[in-house]
Amino acid sequence: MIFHVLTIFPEFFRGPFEHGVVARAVEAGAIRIRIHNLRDWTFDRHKTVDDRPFGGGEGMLLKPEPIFLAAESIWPERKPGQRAVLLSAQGRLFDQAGARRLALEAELLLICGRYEGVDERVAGHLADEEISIGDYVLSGGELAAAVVIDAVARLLPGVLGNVASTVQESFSGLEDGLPTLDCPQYTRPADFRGWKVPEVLLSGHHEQIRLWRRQAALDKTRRLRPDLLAHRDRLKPAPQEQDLAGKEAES
Ligand code: 4FV
Repeated sequence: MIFHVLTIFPEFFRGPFEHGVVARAVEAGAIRIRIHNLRDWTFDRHKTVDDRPFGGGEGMLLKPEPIFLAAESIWPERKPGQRAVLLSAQGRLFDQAGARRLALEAELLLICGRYEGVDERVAGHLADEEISIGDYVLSGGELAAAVVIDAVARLLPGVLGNVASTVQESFSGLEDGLPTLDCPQYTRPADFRGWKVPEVLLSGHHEQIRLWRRQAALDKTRRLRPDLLAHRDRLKPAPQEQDLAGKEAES
């Protein structure tokens, strides 16, 4: 996968990709990260990338021309598997399913907003989709682009040592595909300041461990992210009906 990033702060990306999984993926050639400076597609003395919003209002917006020219220079003619993503606070909320979907592409162009935002014609006529990493306002799309690159890269073949670890993790879904938080995890010492690791995890009894982890994942999800379970709970027949169903089954 090739990640193209379009930004007015190319140096911003010096740090995040020089460590850990993403850095190793780049070294291994499993991914390429190409940072493009938006100002390279401006032709006035001040390399202007922004302008005032029509209709008045605070702040400045990124102009459409440099962004369109940059995209058309990076991808002279669009090919399948090339997906342009605008990172913005108005975007669809990014999640693990979104990361899995983007991981199927060959190339991503991540367009980073700055100032008050980006001329709407970018979202309307250039970007294939608009993504937000969360319901809060950032000073720029660069951090969001870095989040998307990290979340997508680690799903790609040859990036994580053992793909298995992406199978059993938060939002990877229990057997019934239900996205839950990952179960609580523990490592040595088994007794830390009197706080003991749950006995079952020391039992070596794999089936009991699997059941404990499933229940613990559900409990933690219900406590911290009931929204993730809302869908399932809506599907489940109401308790009294269940009992009924149960009774019928028993009888
Ligand atoms: C954002 C987000 C975000 C909005 C104005 C940058 C800022 C400025 N991007 N997820 N939340 N972007 O707040 O992706 O252009």
